[in-house]
Amino acid sequence: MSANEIATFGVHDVLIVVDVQNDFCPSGALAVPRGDEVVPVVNGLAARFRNVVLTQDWHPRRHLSFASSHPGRQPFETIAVPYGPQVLWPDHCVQGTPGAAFHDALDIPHAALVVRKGTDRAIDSYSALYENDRKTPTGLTGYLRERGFSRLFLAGLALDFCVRYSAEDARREGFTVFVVEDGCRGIDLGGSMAATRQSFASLGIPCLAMAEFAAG
Ligand code: VGL
Ligand code: ZN
Repeated sequence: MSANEIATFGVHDVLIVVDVQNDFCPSGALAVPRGDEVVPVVNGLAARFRNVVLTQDWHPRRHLSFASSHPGRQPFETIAVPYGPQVLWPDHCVQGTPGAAFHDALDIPHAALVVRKGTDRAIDSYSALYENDRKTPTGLTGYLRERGFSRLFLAGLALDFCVRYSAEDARREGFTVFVVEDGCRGIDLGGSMAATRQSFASLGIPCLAMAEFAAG
């Protein structure tokens, strides 16, 4: 697909801005290196879309993904939970806390939907479409279908977790998916960035710089 074909965003296109929240930015509880740098990119991109969805990581206290919920465990270890392996994280994006709020400079007033995820204490949710058990839907797929969207553009944090899982699920659901690479930053845990790039390549998910989406 050439840049020209994707230059103009229309009624069937939606931008999904993933987890641009204080806890994923420098000085946050689960800081993604240079995570705040996505904010101006995402703001500029969002201004060119009539349809924008925001996602918000939104955990109850003592969430299963928090290392603090598992005595003797440390952040960034992986443990087995009923639905499979789960990375343990520092406590982050606790419902209603300043860390769970969107970055102050995020400026997308026309976003029509905020999807909160990870709200079940017993299941983490990286993807905006399905929780980490890979079968509990968030409802976003139905919204996207009912609104008639066919092309999804993803940006935000973290590239190798929530952006990755969202992109993969959306592709499997049959949407055309693009990841806006410079609108993302990654955590890079145990080779997760390389694995993400491989997965995008094998699933047919182009990962492009914003400049490649010529101003339309
Ligand atoms: C995320 C780890 C834990 C993300 C959320 O937004 O990528 N990563 N919770
Ligand atoms: Zn989380």
